This record gives sequence, C-alpha cells and structure tokens, in this order.
Amino acid sequence: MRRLYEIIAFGALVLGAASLALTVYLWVGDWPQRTKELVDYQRSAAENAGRPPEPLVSAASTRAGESLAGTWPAVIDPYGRGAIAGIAPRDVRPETPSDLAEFSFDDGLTLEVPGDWNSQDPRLVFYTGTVWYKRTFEHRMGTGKRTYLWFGAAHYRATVYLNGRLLGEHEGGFSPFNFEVTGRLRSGENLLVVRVDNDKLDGDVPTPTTDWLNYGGLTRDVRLLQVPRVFVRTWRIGLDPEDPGRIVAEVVVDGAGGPEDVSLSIPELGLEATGRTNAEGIARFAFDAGPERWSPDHPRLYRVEMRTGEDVVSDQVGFRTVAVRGREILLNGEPIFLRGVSIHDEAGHGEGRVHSLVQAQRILGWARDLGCNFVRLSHYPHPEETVRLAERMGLLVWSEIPVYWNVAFESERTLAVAKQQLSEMIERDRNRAAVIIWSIGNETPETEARHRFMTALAEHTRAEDPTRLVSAALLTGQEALLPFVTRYYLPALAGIVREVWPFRIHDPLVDVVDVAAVNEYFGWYYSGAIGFLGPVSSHRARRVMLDNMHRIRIELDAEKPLLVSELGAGARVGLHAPEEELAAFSEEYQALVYRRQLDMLERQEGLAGISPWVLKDFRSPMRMHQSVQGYWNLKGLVADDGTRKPAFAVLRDWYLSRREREGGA
Ligand code: GCB
Repeated sequence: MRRLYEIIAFGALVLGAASLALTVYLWVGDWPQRTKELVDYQRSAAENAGRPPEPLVSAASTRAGESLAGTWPAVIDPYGRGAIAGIAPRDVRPETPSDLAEFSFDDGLTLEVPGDWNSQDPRLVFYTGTVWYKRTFEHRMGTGKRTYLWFGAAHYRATVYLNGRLLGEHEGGFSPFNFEVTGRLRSGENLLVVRVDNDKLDGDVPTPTTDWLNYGGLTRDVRLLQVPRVFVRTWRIGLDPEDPGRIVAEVVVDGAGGPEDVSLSIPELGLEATGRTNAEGIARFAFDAGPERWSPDHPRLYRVEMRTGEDVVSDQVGFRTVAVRGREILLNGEPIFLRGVSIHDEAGHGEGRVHSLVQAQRILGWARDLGCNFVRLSHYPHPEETVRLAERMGLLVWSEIPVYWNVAFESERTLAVAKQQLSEMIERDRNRAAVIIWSIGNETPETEARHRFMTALAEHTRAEDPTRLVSAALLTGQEALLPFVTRYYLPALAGIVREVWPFRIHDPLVDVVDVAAVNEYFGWYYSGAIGFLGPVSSHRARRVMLDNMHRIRIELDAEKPLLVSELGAGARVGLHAPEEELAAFSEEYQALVYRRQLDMLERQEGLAGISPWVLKDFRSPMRMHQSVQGYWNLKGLVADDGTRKPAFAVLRDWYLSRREREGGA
C-alpha cells in the first residue's frame, strides 16, 4: 500500500514539474517563430476580447501623424471564419508548397480606404457580414511621443489587430474611435488587420432593417496620430449659456502625473490666459468677451489655441447661443426659421458614403443652392468634415443617432449602445457652433418601454451637453392618423368637407424634447394607403388629400417649436405624366405634393422650420419596384447624378421668398 502511495506521489511530482516547465517554456521559451506568434495571438485574444478604445483624441485631422488611406488588400469572409487560429489577424501565409492554406490576402480583392465596400465590388453591393482588411506600414519610433491608431468610422463592428495581436473592439458605425499603440509598434514594418462586420442584430443600433443601404467597411479615414506624452486630448469652448457676455472653456489634458499648466488664447479677440489642471486633468477658463456671433449670415470662426508642455493644438470655433422661447427657436436671441433639408450620408455619382471634402462640398452645395440655412444630417452622425464644412458655409446642423424605428427598447444593452453612440457624437462635435440640435432618434413607435428608453437618452444628452436643443423625429402613428382619417379625410372622400383638419400629435415624447419634430407624408403614404386599401380609387384618394391639404393643421399638446422634419414624395427622373394624372413617381406629382405641402405649412402655427425628405435619391434595399426604383429611395429633390427634379425649384422658390420676408442668409 505504502509503495503505491509513493508511486502516486512521485507521479504527481513529475507531472507538476512537467507542467511547470511547460508553462515557463510557454511564457519565456524560445519557440519556433510561428508557434510563438500563435501563442501571442491567443493570449491577446483572451486578454483584449471586448476591450474598448481609449478616450477620443479630438480634431484628429489636425494632429501630427499620417493617414493610412490607400488601397488595402481585403478578404470577404461570409461565415466569419478568418479568426480561427489567428490566420487572418496574423496574415499567415503558406511557406512551403506543402502548406495547406485556405485564406490569403494576396492577389485578390483590394478596397480603397476610406470608402464603403458596397460601392467597390459588385459582390458587395448588398453584402452583410465580415470583411478582413490588411495594411502594412513603416514606422520609426519617435522618442517621448505617444501614438494612437485612429479610425474615423468603421461600420458596424470593428476588431483591430496590430502585429498579430488583438488590440480591442468598437461597436457603432458612425463615430470615430482610437486605440493607443505606444509601445506596440515595431520599428520597421508593422501589420494592421481589421475585421469589419456590418451584420447587425436586433439589439444593435440601428437594427438590421433600415430604409438605407447597410454600407459596410472602413468608411472614413484611418490615421496614426502622434502626440507628446502629455497632451491636450479634448476641449469644450463656447459662450456661457447663463451669461453670453462670457466665453467659458474646459481643456482636458491626458498623461499628466500632476497639475499641468495649460494656456488658452484667442488671438483675434486679444484673449490669453493660463490655468492649471485639477485632479481630473481639466483646466477651466472664463473670459469677459464679446465675439462676433456665428450665424448663417455671418459664419464667423475664431482660431483658439491651446498649449500644455510641448503640445500645441488649435481649433476654429464659432460663438452663438441657441434656445427656445414658446414656439420659437432663437439663435443669438433672435427667432430663426429653419429652411432645411434632410440628407443621407451619400456622396452622389454612385460614390457611396462621403469620404472626402469634395464630396461633402457637392452635397452641401446642393443644399445651399436650395436656399437652405439648415441641414438635418439623418439618421446617424455624418463625417466630421461634413459638419465642419456646414459650419464654414453657415448651415445650421441637426445631428442624429440611429435609434431608428423599432430598436430593442426593453434591452439594457441596447440602451447602453445608444448612449455610447450619443456620447461619441457629442464628444466629436461639441465645439461646432453649427450644431444646434442633437436628435435622439427617428420614428420610434409609441410604447412604454420606448418612452423610458428615449427619456433616458434625452437625460443622457443633456448631461453630456446642456447647451444644445434635444429633439427626435416623431412617427405620426395611429393615434394621430386614425382620428384624422375617420373625422376629416374619409368624410371628405364622401363629399363632406370640414373647414380645418386638425392632425393632433399625442406622443408623450413631445414633453421630453425641446423641439417637437414631426415626420409626415400626407402627399405620399397616407393618401396612397387609403387608395390601395379603401373603397375609392388611388387617384381620388390622392386628389381629395391634395385639394384639402391647406386645411391640415398639426397640433401639439405642448407649447413647443414645431419642426416638420420630413415630408415628400418619390419621383424618378425622366418619368413624366400630366399633373392631373397624379401618377406616383412622376416628376410632376412630386412637384405638386411640394406645392400643396408648402401651401399647408405656410398657414401652420408655431412652425419653426422644415427639413423635407430628402436632398438626394439614396440606395435602399427596401425599394424593390425593380423597373422604377431599382433599390433606390427616389424621394430626392435631386437624383444621384445631381439632376434636379422640378420639386427642387418649388422648394427653392419658397425658401427664397421666406428669406426675403424674414431677412437673413
Ligand atoms: C421616413 C423615414 C425615412 C424614410 C422615409 C421614406 O419616415 O424617417 O428614413 O426613408 O420615411 O422614404 O419612407
């Protein structure tokens, strides 16, 4: 018996020693290179799975560093298999003819970065899933510097690998994010691999179903940023909402061991001050100042310069106030009517998502020609360049997160994802004077869970930025439509026409927001549906609606500014029919709808502005009438190639006459 114990004890000892030796070998052993890489990869995958990016470095395009834009080898991976054994992340290649490889970046697809993948390869037009991107770059170690790997946006999930190791992940397709890579770069060649997955789940923001194309990829620039050890990471600067005779600023310093001196100057105003960071790394400033106000008439920007230690960074900042008073929106204390248009982030000319200044100029140039002083950048944050350009052009901006239609309102995770997207949008654009409205969503159907969710988002927005207005584009659901149809529209179809047709919005979200924004489609869906389902012909249903549209009044339960955030009709360029035919998708019908809608809105009380749907036709898999729509939503005032439809001139004339009446740009 004793002998048996001895044998067991000895066996256990040998086993223990062997495992210890193996462990030591695994950590520090002289592995064959390939095995070591695999172990390093596996270790990083275990350690960094789900690791979020570091806090955002502001104004990345103004920072020293280099853009990694260019042509990147890429692999389409519909089943998401490339991560097995780190094959794709490590760019494993066969070394001998006998090596079996079932993945390779070489001699296959390449994609331009920045750019969505859908517009670059016919196989990817409607693709949903994973694409692997690869980029190698040379790096020379700078001493005393920190390096960040910055992405303008990756849609929808990005998993980032540097030199065969997982760095971390980011969820949300429209905001910038960055990983600090100081100490992780090699001198010489570095390997960057990014897995981008545009497959969305029901709990994501947005959900898989949207009325726009699910553009995937590294849609915005990718950069390496170099900053000193201690640097100005972000700032907020603007007029004090409590006392607009003062400019207040907060500068956030990263990497400081203790208090740091920070100076802030606005040379054109002769202002300069030095402050010290507090325990959170924040230095605060306040100046008595009377800068020229930023407005659409006068989009004045001032250069603001911030310094700490070796770091100098500057921004172009406009100063203005925005507030509501009763049913008015006030800009710099004066009521302003928002002559707007809704815009999707598409460049036109078949170029997919906007990723250059030239493209942003094209799109915003059309809005400018339309006579706009306002753009609704729907339904998600557009590129930073677009917002900055709008600011230089004097266009006010509505910026939105993609809480679109029916997201998982009951889910805590979904709320967290939506809040993160809000925070990232606000963090990026909080110093843009042009942005006056943060929108927390679009057409969310009224339920209690949705109300809790949206209320939490509104509170979150105000906590992050108390200086702007909060809104959400409301869905005119059954509560508004049913009484309208049964009391006014159906009787009119039967020949009983009432003088005024109230359209009352009861949505409790109106109480939560600062500006009540309503999407309405009297000239398109509402009359179209009656004609389709009801006892009258579509032609008659449309005729009666159009002839009575001037009677419609949108009513709110609250004394708040009303913005008609969508209205419109579809038209295909080249599709003509006499106006009396009321032919869906004809250019004439769209123009008629605009005329009647504007006639109605001219009489609307408490109207603070409009942003019709939509500036340009845009790709949408929901639009399946193949010979007419061909997977495009055709409600644009211009076609994708910029051809103007007659409705463009209708809206422009109205805007120009309003501008004349109201004054201003
Ligand atoms: C809406 C949505 C927008 C759609 C539009 C349409 O109400 O907000 O995203 O594209 O209607 O064309 O139906």
